[in-house]
Amino acid sequence: MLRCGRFELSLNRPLVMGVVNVTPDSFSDGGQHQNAEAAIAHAFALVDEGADILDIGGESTRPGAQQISVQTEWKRIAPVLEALLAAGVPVSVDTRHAEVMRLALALGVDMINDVQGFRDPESIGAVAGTQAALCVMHMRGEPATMQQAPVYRDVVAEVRSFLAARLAELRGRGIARDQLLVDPGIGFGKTLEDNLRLLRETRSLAELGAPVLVGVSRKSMIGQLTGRDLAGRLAGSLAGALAAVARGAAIVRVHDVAATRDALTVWHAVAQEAFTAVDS
Ligand code: HH2
Repeated sequence: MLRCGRFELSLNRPLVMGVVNVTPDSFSDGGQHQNAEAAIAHAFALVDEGADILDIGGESTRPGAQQISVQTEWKRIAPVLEALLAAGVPVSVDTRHAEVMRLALALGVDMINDVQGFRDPESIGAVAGTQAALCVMHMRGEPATMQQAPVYRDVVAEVRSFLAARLAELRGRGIARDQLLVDPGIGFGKTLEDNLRLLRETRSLAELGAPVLVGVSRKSMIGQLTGRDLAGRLAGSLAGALAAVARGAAIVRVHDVAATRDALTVWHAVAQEAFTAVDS
């Protein structure tokens, strides 16, 4: 079970988190949902397609992306969040800024997804004492520079020990075990080989005792493997999601919700007994 704000999510089947970017420059769907109305319509469509969680982002974290002000980020997402609180599924906010976390939690969102893994001490202050689920993601460096020749001695061990340390700190600040999720941060300061190793070893991250969330949807690793541009990455993204879930991922973060839902439904029907995502 994952405590997620107003909701308690059962993890006895893989869950789908639908991505809603309210940004002009996201790598995969930037510009499509710039205005709040379009983003809200898109999010409701994702719920109809079977999204279990909606993840709303106002700042692009793609490789090379530039930072924006907290005011700009909040202005982009606030009207969208307000409307989506009525969507009937948990609302997650993809942000690395403590002030945005505070404002979003005050509004009533159910989850904070921080690509920096709550490394900013202020961000822990913003989320402590709430019922929100917290996704702790690993990222090497900053989005602006993270793809500049990342080098790890042992990527799985390093990501795992980073996540373990973050979990320990958050637990130490009174955050309950059943509020926490971990994410290897596919594509965030990692080479193709790093990403593949992390996916292969998803189960070793699940052993940390928190459900694992994985995002491979439309990412450049899918392009590197298939030679496809963004528009042609659906099949590769589905295979990536299934491979992650088969290795213990509990939640997949995707753009193509209906297709992912179908793929997971069929996979789960076959693999039911083998599905061992952490549930408590
Ligand atoms: N990937 C992206 C953004 N946020 N959060 C988590 N927990 N895991 C991920 O893998 C992840 C994430 C990047 O994808 P996208 O949202 O499509 O692009 P952008 O960052 O440009 O908004």
